[in-house]
Amino acid sequence: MKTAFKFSKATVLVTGGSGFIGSNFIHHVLGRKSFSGRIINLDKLTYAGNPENLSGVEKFGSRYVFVKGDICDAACVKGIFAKYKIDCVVNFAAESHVDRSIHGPAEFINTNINGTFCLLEAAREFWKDNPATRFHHVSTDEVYGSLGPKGKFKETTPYDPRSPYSSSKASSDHLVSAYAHTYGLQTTISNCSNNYGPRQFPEKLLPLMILNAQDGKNLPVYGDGLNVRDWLYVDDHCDAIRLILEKGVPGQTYNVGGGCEKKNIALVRELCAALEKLAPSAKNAALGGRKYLDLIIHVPDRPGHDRRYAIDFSKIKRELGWQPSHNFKEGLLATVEWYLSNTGWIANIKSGSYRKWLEKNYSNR
Ligand code: NAD
Ligand code: TDX
Repeated sequence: MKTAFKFSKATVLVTGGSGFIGSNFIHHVLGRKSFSGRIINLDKLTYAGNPENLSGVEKFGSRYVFVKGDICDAACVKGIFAKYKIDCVVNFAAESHVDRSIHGPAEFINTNINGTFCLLEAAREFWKDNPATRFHHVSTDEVYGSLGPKGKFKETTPYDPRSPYSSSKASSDHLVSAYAHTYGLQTTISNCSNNYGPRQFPEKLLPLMILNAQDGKNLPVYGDGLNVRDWLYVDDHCDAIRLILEKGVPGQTYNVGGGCEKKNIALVRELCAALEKLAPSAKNAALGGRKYLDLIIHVPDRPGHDRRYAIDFSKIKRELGWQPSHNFKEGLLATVEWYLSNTGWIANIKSGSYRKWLEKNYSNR
């Protein structure tokens, strides 16, 4: 007899679960009493994947399994489907940084497009005629391109990606939709705005600025600093994905956003104020008497830099009852506090390949 998909009892293949959002999602789901299923985390552990992001999950015993592997490796992916009898995929695994995609797009094409294709093929093979399954693909608002001063991205906004990163994500979204239409795969897609919060790799704007500020280094704002992003606390994103898995309709796309538009320069100034509150510059020898605000510099713009993103999340609000629950001021303070108190996490990242890459590509920092 055919049964309906139930996320709360599912064996879930989370890909990229050792990265920023994936690790927050695993903590979020395993921490809920209503979830009695199992999570298999498939992660290649690239520079952005960090086993420390999952410290604490040992307490869930065999309900959490880590597999080091590549989503582009068909034998590995099929082996996981067969061994663990996967009935749900949540695909976070990706190359995720726009600047890196400009410096070297190849890995973005491989992981984001071929990797998603490989996961879809395994799902197609193992889930033939089984509706009690779900393939959720985690995507970005960047697939919609860049907005002018007005308007917001809706689920019906035509795709217009502009960077190698966003075009690779757009390609993967199209593949997921094609597998739903052609093969009847039970898929959902979420397109989300900029996340912030604990465990974000310090190449992205907020954690990069927090670490630089603590070290008394420049805070490099691209171009005129007037580009706008829509900020969402990471746990709100995880909550939205969980709700989509619990109540979302197969074949649908849901836009997820923070309703929190900020110009980059304004955001960096707010961050400086938060740092002054939690770790006053006067007490930080690395600042040499300067305020955090004094560290802000403008550097040459990112090539093809999208001007403005903003998400209309009325569909997921109306249909699934989701809306962001963290206000930006509190979320920012919680984020800064996390980075100030997790010095071991930061030291391990700084001693790795990231610092070398940064020095090679961004000597002006
Ligand atoms: P991240 O870079 O922090 O983590 C990516 C993870 O994927 C890492 O653990 C990495 O080791 C793993 N990975 C990379 N290539 C892999 C491969 N070939 N096989 C297996 N694992 C691999 O990324 P993130 O910020 O957590 O983003 C997660 C997802 O959410 C991505 O798909 C991204 O496009 C999307 N997204 C991110 C944001 C954001 O603001 N960060 C916003 C919207 C959507
Ligand atoms: O040093 C910097 N200075 C600066 O001005 C960095 C790293 C960024 N910026 C600007 C560029 C963007 O306008 O800040 C804004 C945010 O930059 P990123 O943190 O690199 O994020 P963004 O390019 O907006 O993309 C992010 O949100 C959407 C994630 O990296 C993507 O994975 C996600 O899809």
